[in-house]
Amino acid sequence: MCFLCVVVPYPSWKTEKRQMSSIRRTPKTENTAKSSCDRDLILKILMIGGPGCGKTSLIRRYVHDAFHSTMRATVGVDFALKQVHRCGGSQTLQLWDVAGQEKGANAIRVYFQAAAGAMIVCDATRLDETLPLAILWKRDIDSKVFVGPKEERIPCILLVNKCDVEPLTQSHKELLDTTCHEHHFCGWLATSAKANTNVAEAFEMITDHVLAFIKRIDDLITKSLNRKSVTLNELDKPTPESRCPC
Ligand SMILES: Nc1nc2c(ncn2[C@@H]2O[C@H](COP(=O)(O)OP(=O)(O)OP(=O)(O)O)[C@@H](O)[C@H]2O)c(=O)[nH]1
Ligand SMILES: [Mg+2]
Repeated sequence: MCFLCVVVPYPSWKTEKRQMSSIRRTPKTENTAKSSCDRDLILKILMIGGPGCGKTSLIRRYVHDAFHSTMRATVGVDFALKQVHRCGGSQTLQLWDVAGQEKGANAIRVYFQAAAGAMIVCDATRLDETLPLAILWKRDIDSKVFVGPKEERIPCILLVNKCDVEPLTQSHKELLDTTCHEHHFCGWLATSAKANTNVAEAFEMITDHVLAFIKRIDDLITKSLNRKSVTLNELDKPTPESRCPC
């Protein structure tokens, strides 16, 4: 049963924190016995990172299999949808392409609201400048989006785009491993929207992490609700004193 879909009013969730309410079932999946893998889900995925790193280009490559060498900077946020089939089920990725310039804007909270996962992009040709920006985006998301009774961070992966121009050195790879470990990214991938390198793999990677995450949160909430119902059942049992004397 997907409790994430019904927005359980957990008392421990602080009011300013966000719940993952956009992980919605489509109507034909009312069968609550299904696991998070084998039902239809709409997953809101954020594409964020510094300006000009190739966020829009990665989405275009994935959704339309196209690449343009001249692109206008995104203003605010753009949207794209992509149907995928992972883990024996079908999912609709709702991709939120947030302009790099939006970092620190007031609307950021609205963009982050109900996100299930994020892809944070930096630029292999400007790693010194764009990796610190990716870390700032990660910190921002971790401070604003929490899910489940234990207020867990949503899964985020780090993409190092434009690897067709600048292949990564061994020391870059070590730096990326350390960054993922220290800042709780699920992992990193070198991508190229231009050469179509690791683009589908990146979207599959975030989808798989999100599906595993939903399952973990579902299990946690189910366990927690089961515990509560056991307690209630026990309260319902008549104690010897409360039995009718006649
Ligand atoms: N060589 C190369 N160029 C790329 C790649 N991806 C994007 N670009 C180019 O980089 C520039 C910026 O790409 P965008 O996709 O607009 O970058 P963005 O991250 O969406 O930028 P903002 O919307 O400003 O945040 C464009 O000129 C793209 O053609 C890539 O993989 N390789
Ligand atoms: Mg863009």
